[in-house]
Amino acid sequence: MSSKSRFKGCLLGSALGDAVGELSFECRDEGELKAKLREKDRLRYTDDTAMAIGLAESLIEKKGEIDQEHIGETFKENYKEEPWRGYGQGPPKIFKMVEKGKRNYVECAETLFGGEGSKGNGSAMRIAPVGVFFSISENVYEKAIKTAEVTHAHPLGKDGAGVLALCIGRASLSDKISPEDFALDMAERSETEVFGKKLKKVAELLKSEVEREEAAQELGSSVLIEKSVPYAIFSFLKDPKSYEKALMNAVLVSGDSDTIGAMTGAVSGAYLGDKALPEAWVDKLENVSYLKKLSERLFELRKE
Ligand code: R7I
Ligand code: MG
Ligand code: MG
Repeated sequence: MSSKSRFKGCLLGSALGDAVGELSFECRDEGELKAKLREKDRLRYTDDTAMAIGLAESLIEKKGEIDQEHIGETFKENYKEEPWRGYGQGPPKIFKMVEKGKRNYVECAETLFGGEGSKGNGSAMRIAPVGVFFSISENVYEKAIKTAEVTHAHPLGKDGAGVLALCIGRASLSDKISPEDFALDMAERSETEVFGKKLKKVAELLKSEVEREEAAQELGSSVLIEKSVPYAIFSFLKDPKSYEKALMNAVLVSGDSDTIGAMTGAVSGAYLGDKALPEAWVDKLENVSYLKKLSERLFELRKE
């Protein structure tokens, strides 16, 4: 499959995962969700995709460089245009602090949550463009950390973004993966004990073939990063050959469904390419032509 298709699959897959996840809050089961998906004319994404768009825009404007201040400013401008996308409390606080004072984004991010920095899942929910763009570079993990630092200074906030970017990068370069090995490899590559343990647990759960509800209970499915990234990875690895099944794993358990949908959708879309996304859903996705344009620009930029 072409890299171009994987770039598109990743960005659209993440946005669609976000939108489907958001819709799933209103539904009790798969039947209801699919009926809603048929009924709706438009599928709306949330802050997860708005921030992924910001990252893609900044990467494109800066010709593939990670410029933390520029990323922060792009996030801020996009937030001002659409503050209603459902942002977490952290990023808008940082935008205000930067506007009021003389400190930069990274310094402001370090002051959140009693000086520990945020370990919300926001640094990972938006990582799709970084994961595919840097997939062939050796330092996709480090690049992701730099983007995380703009809003998420906590060690887990950074590790979660790094691990998910690695998953996206790896998936976008693979034709066949072995789910348990994939999870164990990610456990090795993570830099915190928390993620190391969680990712080993993902491998165990895959081996014992548990249902998604049990896996979500064990791994967590909340707004905290260490309780969402591992379950998103599990959701992909349980059904690596089907975007739709992976996404259903992600969004049909209770928890932070838009975000776990965005994360799972990014990895699955990067692995399977854009043709694997249900066409009827993609057609209803808001801003889909802009998302396609961004993925094409990123793809062209990487070839330069
Ligand atoms: O991470 P962030 O951008 O939020 C993303 C979430 C996704 O679900 C989006 O879809 C959107 O709904 O919000 O925003 P933050 O405010 O940095 O983190 C999210 C939440 O995680 C915070 O509001 C806190 O409730 C929690 N949190 C923490 N709780 C305790 N200690 C984040 N960091 C901490 C912490 O250090
Ligand atoms: Mg959201
Ligand atoms: Mg969310």
